[in-house]
Amino acid sequence: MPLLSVRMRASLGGKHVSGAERIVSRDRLEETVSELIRRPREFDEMVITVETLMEVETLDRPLPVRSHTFTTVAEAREFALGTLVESGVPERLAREAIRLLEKGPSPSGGVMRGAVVMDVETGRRLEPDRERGVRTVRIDWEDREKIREEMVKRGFTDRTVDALLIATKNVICGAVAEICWSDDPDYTTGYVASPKLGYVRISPLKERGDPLGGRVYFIKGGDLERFLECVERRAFIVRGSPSFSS
Ligand code: PML
Repeated sequence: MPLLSVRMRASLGGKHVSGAERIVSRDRLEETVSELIRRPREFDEMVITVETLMEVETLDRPLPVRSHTFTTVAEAREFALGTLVESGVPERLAREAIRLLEKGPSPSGGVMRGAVVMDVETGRRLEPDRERGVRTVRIDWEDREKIREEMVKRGFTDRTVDALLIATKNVICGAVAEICWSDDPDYTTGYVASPKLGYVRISPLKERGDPLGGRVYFIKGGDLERFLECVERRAFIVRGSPSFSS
């Protein structure tokens, strides 16, 4: 039976407030749509997209997960910087990425819905549309409920469950590294991910109450077309659970 990509995005007053994607078989369409439409607390517009996926690739495991907690944002950001550098990002560009997330990466200084894509050699921004950014979609867990239960039991959140998928897909698609923290003012944990170090969860990457955040993907400039085609078009299902260490 072909799999479906089911996506929901909701906005309020023209501002994006919620988005989620599931990859499911046809017989789970109704329950999936019912789950997704209950997610946004408030909205004035919601779009549900259902699309048949012609080809879905399977991954045995997501990136391994490590967690690091610090007492101050400054210490956590210094650690994130070191993690990016260890992953192969020049220090100047790692600092630039942190600065971008701190001030809001959109041209108007606010948050972007998608990610900044930065050339890891030159620091040039490569995303075709700077307001929209690049969005990593079409990846889900084969058994989301089981993985979610395992991760929540270990103290992780729904955001980790989704962010780990995005980071895993970016690495599969050729990213050298990624840094992310949320634009949710109440969510201060973020991460650096790379093929070398896995998913490195870092807390707190910003102060509570700060509404800015986003994602920066580092790639080799020559890989842009292939990277975009992969993160936006190829579909993946992840079978197994992550490994955890601290
Ligand atoms: C984590 O808890 O592992 C970090 C998740 C970051 C989520 C970013 C977002 O969804 O905005």
